Amino acid sequence: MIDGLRAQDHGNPSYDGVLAEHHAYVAALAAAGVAVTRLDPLPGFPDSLFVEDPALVFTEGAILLKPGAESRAGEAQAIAPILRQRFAQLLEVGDGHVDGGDVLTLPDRVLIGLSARTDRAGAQALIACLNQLGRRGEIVETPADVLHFKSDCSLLDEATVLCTARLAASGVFQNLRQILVPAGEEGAANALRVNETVLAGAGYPGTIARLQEHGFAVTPLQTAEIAKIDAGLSCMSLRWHSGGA
Ligand code: CIR
Repeated sequence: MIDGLRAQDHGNPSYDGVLAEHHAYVAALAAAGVAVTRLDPLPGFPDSLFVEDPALVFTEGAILLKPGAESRAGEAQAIAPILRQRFAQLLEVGDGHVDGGDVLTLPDRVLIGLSARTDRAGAQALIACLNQLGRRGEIVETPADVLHFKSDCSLLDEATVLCTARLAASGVFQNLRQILVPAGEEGAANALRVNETVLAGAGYPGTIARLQEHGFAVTPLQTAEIAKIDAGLSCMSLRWHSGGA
């Protein structure tokens, strides 16, 4: 992980620091009622703790994606056997590139942000897979110089998104209630609603206050070390309802 990709070098993250942040993240998911499976590390893939990027999961099936960074391309095949054990259907994006970080699942459609990691061919191939699962996909734009579409937004409930002002300005969320992160707290937009709580970066007090004002319970988590390799809170897990109990 210390060799993970980053847009700007602010120094390597501390291994122990990331480990502590990851442990707290897993503990927060468990406390929120999630049954967590922790996967083994993949030597040779320093960004592979960001399991959200090589796959997209739903109760009804999973889709193997095609990570847009060359050093991450092999992560999809590495996670495939794990998904095959857990999902009745495993579809695969054939063309182009698409990272899970660019994919936001809304109740009625799935938004796919074009970015440096996700191209139109990949987005269209993903839409074909989504259609097979009975879902609708829509291609949208990620703001310039933003790693992933979801770096700038998260779904808080069926009708509410947390997002940056620059993403809101694109009009993509005009049919939803939008809560904006304060200027200077853009990194807080990648939060994670899990059951009754919202996991949010502890370093963003303005965003936490705003979420609480809107009635959301917040679990603050440290993200300073993983942020050095451009990560937030959604990217370290794949989450789905088992469809059973
Ligand atoms: C990368 O550049 O791919 C990683 N260092 C960070 C990936 C973060 N993933 C995400 O936001 N979905």
